[in-house]
Amino acid sequence: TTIPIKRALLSVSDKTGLVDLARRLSEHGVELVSTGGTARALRDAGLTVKDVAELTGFPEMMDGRVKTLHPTVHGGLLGVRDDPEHARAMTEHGIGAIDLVVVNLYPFEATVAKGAERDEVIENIDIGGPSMVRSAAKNHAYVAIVTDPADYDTVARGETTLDERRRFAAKAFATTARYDGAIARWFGTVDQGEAFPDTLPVTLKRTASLRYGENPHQSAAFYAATGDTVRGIGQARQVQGKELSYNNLNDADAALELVAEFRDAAPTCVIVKHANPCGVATATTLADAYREAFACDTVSAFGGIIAVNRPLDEETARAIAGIFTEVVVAPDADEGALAVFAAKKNLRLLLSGELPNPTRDGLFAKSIAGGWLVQGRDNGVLSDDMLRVVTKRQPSAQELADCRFAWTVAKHVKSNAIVYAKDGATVGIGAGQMNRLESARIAAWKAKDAADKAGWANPRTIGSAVASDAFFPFADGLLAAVEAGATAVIQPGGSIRDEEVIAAADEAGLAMVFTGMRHFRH
Ligand code: 93A
Repeated sequence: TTIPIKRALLSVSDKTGLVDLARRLSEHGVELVSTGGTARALRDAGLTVKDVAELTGFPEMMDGRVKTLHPTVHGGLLGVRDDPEHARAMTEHGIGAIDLVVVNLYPFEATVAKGAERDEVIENIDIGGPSMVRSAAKNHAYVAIVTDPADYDTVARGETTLDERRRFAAKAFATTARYDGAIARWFGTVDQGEAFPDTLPVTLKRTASLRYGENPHQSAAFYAATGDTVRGIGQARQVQGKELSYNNLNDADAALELVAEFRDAAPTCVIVKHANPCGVATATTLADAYREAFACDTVSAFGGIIAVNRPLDEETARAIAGIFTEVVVAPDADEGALAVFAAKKNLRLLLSGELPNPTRDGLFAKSIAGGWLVQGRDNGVLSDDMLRVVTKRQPSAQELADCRFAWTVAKHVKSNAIVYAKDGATVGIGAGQMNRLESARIAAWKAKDAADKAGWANPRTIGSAVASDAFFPFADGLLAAVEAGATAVIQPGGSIRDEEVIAAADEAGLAMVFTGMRHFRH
C-alpha cells in the first residue's frame, strides 16, 4: 500500500512552502506538472516543470476559469490502476497517472473579508481546484491529495502509505465542504437582498382570532404560514389550557426559537418573559435544567413561558407546576406529564413536534407604519472556525463552553443584550437597554439580587462567561463585567476601539473571543 510518487500535479494559490516541497519531490525523481502561476514560481526557482497545457493539449483559457478541467487531468486522477478497463482507457487516450496532487484554492473567504466587489468575489470561486481535490480524494487508494501545507513534509519523501492517503482524503473533503459552505453563506447574506421578489410568494392563513392584541383595546388574529416545510410555533398543537393570547404566541415563539438552538444539546430549558429569556439552562435531566433556569431569575419566572428541548416527563412537569406558568412548549409530553398538567386547567400546553432547525433559511417580517420590513432569518450559528481568541489568555474549555452558551442565548435577547453564564446556565441577563454598559450592569445587578434572595455568599457572575450581542464600543461595558467577576468574554469584535477593549481585557486577565458575527434583535 506504499506507493511511490512518480508524477505530481501542483496548483496552489498560496505558494508558501511550494518551492521547498517541489525541490524535495524532484530530488526523488518526481515529475512536476503545474498550472500557470505555480509553474512560473517553480521555474523562477530553477526547477523543471511541465505545464498542464502540455498534458491536456489545451491552453489555459477564459481568464483561467478552464485550466485543469480536462479528461487528461481527471482521468489521471480517477483511473483505477488495477482495473484493466481503466488501464486500457488510460493507454488509449494517452492519460498518464498522477500520484500526488497539491492544491490550495482561490482565496474566496479572504476576498470576501477584504470587502471586494461582487465580480471579484465570484472570480474567486475556485472550480478546477476543488474538482481535482475531490477526484484525487475519491481515488485515495492510488492518489495522495495534499491541501494542508502541514502535510508537505509527509509527501516530500517521495512516497505515501494508504493510511496517509486516507487521512489526506478526509481532510480534503472537509476542506471542500468548508469552502462550499463559505460560498453558500456568502450567497445567503449578500445575495439575499437581490433575491427578494417584487411580490412576496407567501400564503398566510388565518388560524385563530385572538381575543385582543398586545393590549385589550387592540384587536388581533393569527395567520399561520402554510407549506409542508414550515415549522415553528405557528404549527404547534395546543393540547390543553386557556385560549392563547397574542402575547402568549409571541412569547412562545421566542421560547421555542431559543430552545431550538439546543435541539442537539443535553436537556435544556428556557423561560421567557416579555419575549426575552429570563433563565436558560442545560443539565443532565430536564427537571434540573428547569430548576437551573428558574434559579437565574425567580421573580421574573412567575407567569413565564417555558420551552424545553426534550419530551416533557412527569418530574419536570411537577417542577414547572410548582409556580404559576402561562405556557409550556415541548416537542412532546409523556403520560405522566400530561396527567400533571391536566390538573392545571389554565396552563396552555403546546406540542411542537420535532424542534425547528435553527439554521434554516426563511424570511422575517416586521411591519412598520406604511409597510413591511423583510429580512432573512437570523440563522447564523457559531462554528469553531469563526472564533478568534484576541487576549493573551486563552479561555479554558469550561469558559469556552460557557461563552458559546451565553452567546447562543444572547442571540435571542433584545438588544442591547448582555448575558452572563456559568456551567451551562445563565446567571444574569440584561436586555433591551439603549446602551451596552447599562445592560451589563443590570445583568450583574440581577445576578446579585438572585444571590441575595437565595442566600448565596456570592453572585454567580463570579467566574462566569459573558456574551455581548454586538461589539463593546468602549471598554466600560467590559469593565462592568470584570467588576461582576466574569473571567471570559465573547463578542463580535469590530469596533474602532477594539484595541482599547482588548487591552482592558488583558489588564484584567480575561480571556476574550471574537465571533465576527453580530446578533442585534429589536
Ligand atoms: O479557475 S478555476 O476554477 N479553473 C481551473 O480549471 C483550475 N485549475 C486549478 N481554478 C483552477 N485552479 C486553481 O488555480 C487551483 O485551485 C489554485 O488555487 C490555482 C493555481 O493557479 P496558478 O498556478 O495559476 O497560480
